[in-house]
Amino acid sequence: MTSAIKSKAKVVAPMPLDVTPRELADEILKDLRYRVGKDASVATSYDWLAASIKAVRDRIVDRWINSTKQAYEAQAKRVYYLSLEFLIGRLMRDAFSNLGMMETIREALELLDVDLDVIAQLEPDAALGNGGLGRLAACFMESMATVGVPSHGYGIRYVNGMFRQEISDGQQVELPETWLDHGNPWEFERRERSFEIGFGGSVEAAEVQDGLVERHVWKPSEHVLAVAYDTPVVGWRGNRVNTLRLWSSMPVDPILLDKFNAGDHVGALEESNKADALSRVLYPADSHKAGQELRLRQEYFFSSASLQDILQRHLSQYGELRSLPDKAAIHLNDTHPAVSVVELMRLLIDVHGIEFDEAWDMTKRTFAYTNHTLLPEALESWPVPLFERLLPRHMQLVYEINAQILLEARATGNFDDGQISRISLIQEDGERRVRMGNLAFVGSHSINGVSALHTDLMKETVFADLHKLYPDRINNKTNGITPRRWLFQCNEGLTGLVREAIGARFLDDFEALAELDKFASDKAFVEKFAAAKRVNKQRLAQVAAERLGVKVDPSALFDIQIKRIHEYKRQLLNIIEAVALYDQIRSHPERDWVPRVKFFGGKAAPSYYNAKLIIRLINDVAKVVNRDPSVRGLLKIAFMPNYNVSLAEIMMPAADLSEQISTAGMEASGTGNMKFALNGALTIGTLDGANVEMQEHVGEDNILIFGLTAQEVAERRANGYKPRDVIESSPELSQALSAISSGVFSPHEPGRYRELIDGIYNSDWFMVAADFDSYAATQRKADVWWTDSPLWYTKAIHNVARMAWFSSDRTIREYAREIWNVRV
Ligand code: T68
Repeated sequence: MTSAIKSKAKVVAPMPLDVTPRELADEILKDLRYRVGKDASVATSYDWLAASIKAVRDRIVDRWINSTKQAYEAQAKRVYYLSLEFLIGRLMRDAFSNLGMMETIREALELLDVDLDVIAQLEPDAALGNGGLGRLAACFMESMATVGVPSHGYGIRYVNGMFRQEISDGQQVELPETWLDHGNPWEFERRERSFEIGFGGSVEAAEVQDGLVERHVWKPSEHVLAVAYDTPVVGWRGNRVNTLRLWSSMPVDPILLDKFNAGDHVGALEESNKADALSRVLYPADSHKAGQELRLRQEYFFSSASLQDILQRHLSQYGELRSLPDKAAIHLNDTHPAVSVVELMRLLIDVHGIEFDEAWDMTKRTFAYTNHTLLPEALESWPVPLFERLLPRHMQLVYEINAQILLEARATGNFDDGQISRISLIQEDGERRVRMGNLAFVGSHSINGVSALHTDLMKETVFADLHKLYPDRINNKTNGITPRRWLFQCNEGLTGLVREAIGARFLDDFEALAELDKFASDKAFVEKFAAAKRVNKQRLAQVAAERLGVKVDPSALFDIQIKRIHEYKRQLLNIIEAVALYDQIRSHPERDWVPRVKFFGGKAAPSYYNAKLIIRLINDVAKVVNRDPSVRGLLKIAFMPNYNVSLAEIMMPAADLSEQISTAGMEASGTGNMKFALNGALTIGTLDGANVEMQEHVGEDNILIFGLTAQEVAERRANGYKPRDVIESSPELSQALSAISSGVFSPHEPGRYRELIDGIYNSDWFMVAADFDSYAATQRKADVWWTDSPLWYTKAIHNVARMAWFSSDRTIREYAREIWNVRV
């Protein structure tokens, strides 16, 4: 890199606050008139929202173009983050806040008699993800822009994102989510950036010479178009603006004229409907493979479009492809984009004429893969016949790569037949399937887990054999969260207090948050901290009253479990403990019970029967407990419907106690755990995922750890775990289980929960019974801590101060240095 280019790289200056509220108000009025087409006298709140976003968007666009230019001129290596999910939430506050324009825009709108908070509520969540994996991708995008990594996120522009959840008669009802109904002022359609994506057909061998096939030509039988929609991603202080490019599918021919003219009006639209379906809806199954053909089509659609785009950009800048691994790092967010490995091979070999061996070397140097789960039911694989029918050329390449890998493994002499069959890209027992995890692994130079424990378990379990073959590839990158959204924006009260105490440096250098530690025992600070927490709890109490009609006391202990509903996350353990506590409160009214509100929130996959039943149970228990006068309001249960990013922004700051109670060994990392602690909640949790590292950071005295370790869980399972014996030796647990099982909470259908509870007696895969007594005792320990209020807040402040390491800026710097080879 020349010095001239280097100095140009600094052109993107920190955001100057170059506009007064009056000037901005005038700009908004102008945008309202000329870009929304409305006069102030008739503008709706939606119109004001659109005009405000457009006024600020112009400032973003300037920085966006600068950032793009800068990366180009510096010939910087770019990071491409391929993810089928980006769970972004609302963008307006993010953009305003990162540009330092929050106050200016608020005042500008006040001059126009518009309330920022009112219009902000109207912005729909961009809910293009299920849970942790999608939210991590969103945090990473923001952190890459913040720490200065030139990057593009690639995904699908789903018309219908994560479904909207309503609770009707205690049960989850799924309604379509329609975030694009009022248009999307953040996106830019790029019709000129569209690519053809093929499916099906056959592979022909061309240029046969001396009987040798030199080139394969895939002749797909179907085509769709992928059209790019770009959204700018603003880093902190607007230093960099990166691109989130989402693909939308379109038919190549909107209408088949010959069919139409022949009178087949429905048939004429068939292809068009099929193309539309591709980017229509997000699969709402988290930690579970979706399985259907449409899902594989979605995966290939966005992988192929992204790779064609990446190669085109590289070629137009460098004029050749061999430098691709030096200039592009392509990251696979789980196996959902794993077909990219063979798509890149196809493009390099069939389209660009590169030899197999060289293409394979380039591929491995370009890709890296993150694994997010060890659950066997979530590991993707596709039936060979389906894969072959949809992607015949890719199937050939899978076989070719597999042959090489297996030969390599055999040649070492270190692998027996069982190990070889587990390394294979093709699962041979039963129905033959393509293993996407193995494909992603062999096609990448780096494979990472998302917490220290998860990474260790990856090496010991799912990837044990591949790890033996390639011992240098697996590494750990513990997850993180962006402090901008998860502290500065969602918790203005606490952010202000921290700033008052330690100064503003932590806003730019988050490690400086550690300085707050010395205020943990400062009486005046503790009081202010408690007061700020109370304001957040009042806000949540108000939301609970509005949405549920449940009245809760903000001085009670707010105990919150919000996340996808899954048996391994053990919402069931939580609600059973609530039932036991309910029994205790009624049997011992003389004791000093700590008033507690147990909040729950989360969506169940629509086809996940037990998860939906657990939601119903929570609501059934809530109905009984909340109305029982003998409880005297000491225990309240609130299931908050439609948990999403925006609701999380209200709930995280209001928590006293964060429930992170998965069966040890099953939660890869968790990131909600980090958001809670950063907002001053104590964690009650198992030694699972990132909880382990959180305990190391906050210290054993400031976290409530209980239950079996991952190793103990494995041992109990191996040694013939008998849950019935455990239950019979625990009177509290037995009573709670029989109350639920016999219909105390479902009097009109007493058998409603019998099977669910029988499952605990008979197998209890998730170790609810094994961990119950330890969990209940630890909850009572939490009560004791809570009773000494200053001590509780001291612990909470230690949590806040010691969470700096869990910033996604730290995580991204590790990825940049250790995986992507990008300077930060
Ligand atoms: C989560 N995974 C992990 N998966 O469960 C969580 N799966 O421990 C971790 O913190 C987080 O990833 C980030 O690393 C998921 O969220 C999915 O959402 C998912 C979606 C589709 C298919 C499979």
